Amino acid sequence: MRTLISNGTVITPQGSHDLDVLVEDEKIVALLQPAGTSENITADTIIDATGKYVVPGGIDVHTHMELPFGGTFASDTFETGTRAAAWGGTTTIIDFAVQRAGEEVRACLDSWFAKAEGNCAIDYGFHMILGDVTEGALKEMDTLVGEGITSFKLFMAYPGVFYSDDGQILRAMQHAHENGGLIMMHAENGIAIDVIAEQAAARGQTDPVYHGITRPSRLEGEATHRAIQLAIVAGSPVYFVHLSASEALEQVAAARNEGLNVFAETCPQYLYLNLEDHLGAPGFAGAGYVCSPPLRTKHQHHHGDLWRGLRTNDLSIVSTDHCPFCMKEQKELGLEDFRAIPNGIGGVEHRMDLIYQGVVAGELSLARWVETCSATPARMFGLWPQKGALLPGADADIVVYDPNATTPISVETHHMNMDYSAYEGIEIAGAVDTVLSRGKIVIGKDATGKREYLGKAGDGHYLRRGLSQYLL
Ligand code: DUC
Ligand code: ZN
Ligand code: ZN
Repeated sequence: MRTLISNGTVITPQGSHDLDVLVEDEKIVALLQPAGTSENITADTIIDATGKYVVPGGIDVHTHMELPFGGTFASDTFETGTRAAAWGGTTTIIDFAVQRAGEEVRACLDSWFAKAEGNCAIDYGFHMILGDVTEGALKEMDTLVGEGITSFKLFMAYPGVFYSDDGQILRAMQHAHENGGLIMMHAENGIAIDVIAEQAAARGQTDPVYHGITRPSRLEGEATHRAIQLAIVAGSPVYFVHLSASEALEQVAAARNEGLNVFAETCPQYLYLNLEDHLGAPGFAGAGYVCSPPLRTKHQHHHGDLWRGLRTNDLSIVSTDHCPFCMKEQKELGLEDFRAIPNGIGGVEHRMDLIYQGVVAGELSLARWVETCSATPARMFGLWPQKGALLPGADADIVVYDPNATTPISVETHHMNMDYSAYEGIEIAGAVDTVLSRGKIVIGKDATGKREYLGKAGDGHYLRRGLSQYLL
């Protein structure tokens, strides 16, 4: 089965080139000069990409399908969430399996495999959240690295739920130093935050906006600094998830300037949404924007600093931290007290579009768009060059992106299992046109030219990952 994507502009971190892409079964087999060579090629399917970009399928390295949190579950299953991802041009996710206090790592991981298997529309891998860093968990971590689970998230926030103290963090980092794994850090000083949140609630400050006010950006900066010092002492790399604040970025940039293996991702919500307009929306609407770290104030320079970080590579990756909850019955658990609002925003469908909008706005180059959303995620998490590459031999995960179409974002049109959209009303100056996942067209066009989903649950395969390629 051969598919030829013809007359498009191929975008890679190396730049833009007019090339045709030839796919055979699940793999890319050749990149061809458009005039001449490909005229002699026979293909079962020809996708005309004239006037369009051809980019490697998106890789979202931070999702939480079906996450149990705050007395409920993230509202996207592996089936609904990965289908929505495909609609948005993401062809791989790395989700977080979760171990909590008192639980066995292996049993927890097995239950995540069971949730995902046979249900995913696109390929998927796992990181492991270590919510209880015991001797047993550390031994299991060494084993998992050999089994393709090569990255481990620790929390400096959520005391009593996921929290690790500095000793536990240091031990995990020492193991990572030995076994080659990558420690992913949720850097917020959760002990201090819980004090401030309790004091606010006692004063009757219970609206959603207090979720943000009680989690100051300085406490993300402090935790980021502390984690970097612990990583230096342990001799391990560290990767900061969902970096939201200028203070944290400053710490990462300083460490990188010293040549340390310190990396970070940010997410679209921290580039586009803010504390006053979104988290502080009238009534209970702000609950839809409760996530941790919180949206930051528009009166400082967080947004501009984060876009700059993406340009300079102090921020290497854009993920979503996709963790959707419906307003009804889920976010509503916190109607009386912001501390009971389940934390999370859904966005797995919109990442490629929202970061492309940064290209349109002059914040990023096309090359940086694919680098931060696809190529670097693959390299960072041991999937390159199978994923994230438009090269012969790579999986044919390919997005044809139309810069002349538009994408309105709305709860009326999105495919995520959410009863609101955090990005309601934003119109993207571009659109995902066609999506191939391992050579199969999963988003195509019907006879009228309307986009349609052509995949099915179970198309997605589990990905056993290697070590991060930035550490070798
Ligand atoms: N942050 C969220 O917003 N949700 C889930 C976990 C996290 O760290
Ligand atoms: Zn987190
Ligand atoms: Zn997360």
